[in-house]
Amino acid sequence: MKQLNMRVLPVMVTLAIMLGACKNNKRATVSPMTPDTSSTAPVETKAPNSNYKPSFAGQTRAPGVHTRTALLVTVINTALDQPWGICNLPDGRFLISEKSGKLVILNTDGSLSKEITGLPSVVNAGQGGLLDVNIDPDFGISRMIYWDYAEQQAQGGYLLAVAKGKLSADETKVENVQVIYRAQPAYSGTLQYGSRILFDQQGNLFVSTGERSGTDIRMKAQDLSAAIGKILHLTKDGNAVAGGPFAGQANSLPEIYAYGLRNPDGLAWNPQTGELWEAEFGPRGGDEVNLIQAGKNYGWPVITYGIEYSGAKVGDGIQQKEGMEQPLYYWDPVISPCGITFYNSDVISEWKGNLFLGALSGQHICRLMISGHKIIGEERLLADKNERFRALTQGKDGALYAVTDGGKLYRVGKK
Ligand SMILES: [Ca+2]
Repeated sequence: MKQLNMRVLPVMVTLAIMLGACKNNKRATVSPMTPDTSSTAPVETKAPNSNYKPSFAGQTRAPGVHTRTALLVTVINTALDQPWGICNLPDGRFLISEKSGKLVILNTDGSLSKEITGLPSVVNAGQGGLLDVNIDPDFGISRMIYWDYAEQQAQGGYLLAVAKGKLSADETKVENVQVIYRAQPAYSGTLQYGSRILFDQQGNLFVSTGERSGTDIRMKAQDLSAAIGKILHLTKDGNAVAGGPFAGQANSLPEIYAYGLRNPDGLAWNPQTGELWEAEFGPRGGDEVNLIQAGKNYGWPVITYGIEYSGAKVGDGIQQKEGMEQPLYYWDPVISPCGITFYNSDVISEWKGNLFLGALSGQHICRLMISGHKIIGEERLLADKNERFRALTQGKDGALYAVTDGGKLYRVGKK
């Protein structure tokens, strides 16, 4: 109970920060609510790891931009244990997964529920554990939740499993748990499982899977008979959604929607266009943002803007190939983009339509301004916090909420 008391103790540390303070005199006459499209130097100042050239102007190191709305940054809670996923509940609370295998609810007063029990055990090792969590679009009626995690296999190795269950009326446990999908093949390593779970408007799931990192397995990102390094399109029962781009094709899993991904931990709908956007960790250099479209090949490990951590080139060291998609944007050196979300509120109007990414090694929240499929501005928020930002969501109050590996939940709202 001692541990419980510590966890329900809300820690409210309010840090009023003028992140929007005008640092550039030439923009001083611009209305505070006017989107800042003025060009400044890119936010990245470090040398890239490679001398690779982008495929088009603006594919990397977009002009730096600054939010001019005065922001209020608040630490809502500091007692999370390696939070991994965060999703909105219909009443304004948040459902949060913790890597060790726990699910908790964060209440509107900042306190945490006690652990929700009933989840299968997870392999909390390396980059595996309990990963993302999301609720059924009809959660208000069904109370169904979905999550994914690293699962030990009896025959050896680990894989990403997707499960569902019903949150009990008293919110103390998940009932009738079913594992609906296992991303084969299993592998002995514990790195790069992905993953995010996102529902489409028909109530089906998009699940991103990582390619499991090893040089002896990552080519399976290009193998349509393997479920790793993919975007999968699944029904709520874990079956392939009918009519997939590889349905009926020999030696292909019908649930594969897109392929050639490395470690996609970011998946979000662009609310203005209905497009599916993804972010993934690249090798040393080469973190990517992609526009995900049915049947497309995103290139890993054949093309990439990064190099091996050893310094060697990846594969043939090429960045473009016929039949393989270019990222909309990439980073070299990496920022390690994890969870992503589009901002779609009028509260901070200059953010509307922008993509926000939690950066792990970059230790900031990345804001990307977008025009169509072009990234036209980049900003680093909360870069003074020294936190690895794991996942983020837009709350119903129009603020951004972000969880960190250090166990904090930040609220970034309008002052
Ligand atoms: Ca790629």
